[in-house]
Amino acid sequence: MNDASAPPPAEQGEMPRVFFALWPPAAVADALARAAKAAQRACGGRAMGAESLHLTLAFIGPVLPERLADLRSAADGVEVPGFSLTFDRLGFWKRKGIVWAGCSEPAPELGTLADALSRRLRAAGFVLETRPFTAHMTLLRNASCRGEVPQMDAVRWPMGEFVLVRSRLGAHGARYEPLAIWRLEKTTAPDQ
Ligand code: 2AM
Repeated sequence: MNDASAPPPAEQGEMPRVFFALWPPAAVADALARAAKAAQRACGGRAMGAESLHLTLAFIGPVLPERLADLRSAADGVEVPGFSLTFDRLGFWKRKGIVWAGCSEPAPELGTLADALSRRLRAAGFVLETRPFTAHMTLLRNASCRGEVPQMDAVRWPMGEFVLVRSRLGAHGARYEPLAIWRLEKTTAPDQ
């Protein structure tokens, strides 16, 4: 998270903490929130509410307010067609205590979108995570699954846009505020 240039905590308070994400429409978010509640019965932890569920494309972290325009310019040049994802499996990252939803067959456009965005952000001087992009939607935090991770009913999500989001950390977790939205290119695929 831009560690090399991390400012002292007092300054960080004035720097919005931002990331790019795919944000699900209400019906998709509701279905995933139900999957979160079902997983919580087996794994405990804190279930993300429907309004908080998202898939992070590129995490930026705290930025100087004057750099927000550069983030927008970087995203302006991303041209990727719309696509659909089917979330059909749950995973558990023990060290992080996260139960997440993923796709057993992710559409290739997801990687294309994340790569295109990251490339343009790096070219604009932003420091991003160097680990490969791992598409996941966090459903539970502070979870502890013993034995098999429960499974979920498949949820299909037609993707038409991505967003720049501000995260505000509070006593009860993060609150997310959309700052800007970009439409993906329309396609003629029958399922769009
Ligand atoms: P997580 O759900 O796996 O914790 C807002 O915090 C979003 O950015 C979350 O989706 C979170 O992923 C992700 N995020 C937080 N810190 C991050 C980091 N250092 N690198 C990559 N993604 C991060």
